[in-house]
Amino acid sequence: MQNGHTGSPELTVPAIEDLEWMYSLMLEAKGADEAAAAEARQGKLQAALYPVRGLEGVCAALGVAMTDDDQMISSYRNLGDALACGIPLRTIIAEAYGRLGGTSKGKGGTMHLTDNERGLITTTGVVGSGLPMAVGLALAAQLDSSRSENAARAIVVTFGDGATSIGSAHESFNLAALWNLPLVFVCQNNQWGEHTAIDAYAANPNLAERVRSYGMHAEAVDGFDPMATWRTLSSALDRARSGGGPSFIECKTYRLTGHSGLSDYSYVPSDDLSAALERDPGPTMRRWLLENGYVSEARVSELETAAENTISEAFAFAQSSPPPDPSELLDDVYASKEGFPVR
Ligand SMILES: Cc1ncc(C[n+]2csc(CCOP(=O)(O)OP(=O)(O)O)c2C)c(N)n1
Repeated sequence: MQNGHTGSPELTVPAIEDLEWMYSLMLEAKGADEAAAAEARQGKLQAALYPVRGLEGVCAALGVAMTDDDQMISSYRNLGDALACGIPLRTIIAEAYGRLGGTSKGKGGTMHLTDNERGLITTTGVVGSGLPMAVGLALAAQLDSSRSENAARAIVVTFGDGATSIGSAHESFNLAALWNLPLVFVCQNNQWGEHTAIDAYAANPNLAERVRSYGMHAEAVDGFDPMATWRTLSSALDRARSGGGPSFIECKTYRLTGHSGLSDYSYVPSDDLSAALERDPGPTMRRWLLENGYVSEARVSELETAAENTISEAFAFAQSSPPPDPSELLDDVYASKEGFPVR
């Protein structure tokens, strides 16, 4: 992916510019989520919106842990993952509006956000369907890297906790372990599958423990702690690239909003939500950066102003970008003899 990071697992803390980039990503994800919801509320944006609130720390960590050669498959809850791949916010938002300036010229929408050049191979609205696709990509990566002229690359697939109850997820865990694939399963465990809490649908909610039985490295990490998450993901990606096989990383977070754009979430126990908000990853990272002297108050304010500007500019760009011409609606949609059109 083209986000400029090098994924250096030997460091205990990312370089300062990476720390700043992580904090900026978290601000952009939160601000863009909120701005998109406000637009939808006013009827100005008609798109399937799945907020990433609560997952921002995991997305930021992924962005720094992945290298430009690594590739990702994400789900419908993909805004933070797309930013992690280095995709400019303006093209993500233009895609949500169905405009020409979007990642797929407005024809993919939020559910099919794709930018092959930046390593985001596809996103999918079908729960659990990204995992078998990632197994295929990882097999291709393994075959490619068996040729000495090619650099090793890892594949990342992100999905929610609910996806671990889908049969194809288990087929994917098995094949990835059996074939020792360069694949990192990143479970963004926000404790909810739509309106159902994890305890109500999983006999054993310790997901890493379950997946370990397939014979792969599996561990849980506090997804509200971006540094711990970055270290765990960096090691997993390094292991994948160096032939050590797949990993399942369960990033434990909490969903801080409704399941989708404007949906009600009064069913979420208020005590649990308040406890999770105490650990909101953005403010937590802000405090951590300041307390450890990585950035000054003045620099944090600069980053916050820059993120606000990026968000306003992204929405202005999207709204002023034209829709695709009706005569082009079927272009790029079907496979051709020359190969599948990627953009
Ligand atoms: C195969 C399939 N079944 C059901 C749905 C409807 N659905 C959309 S999101 C969702 C919840 C999935 O929960 P989880 O995997 O934990 O991800 P989260 O939305 O919490 O990020 C469901 C059931 C779907 N999109 N695909």
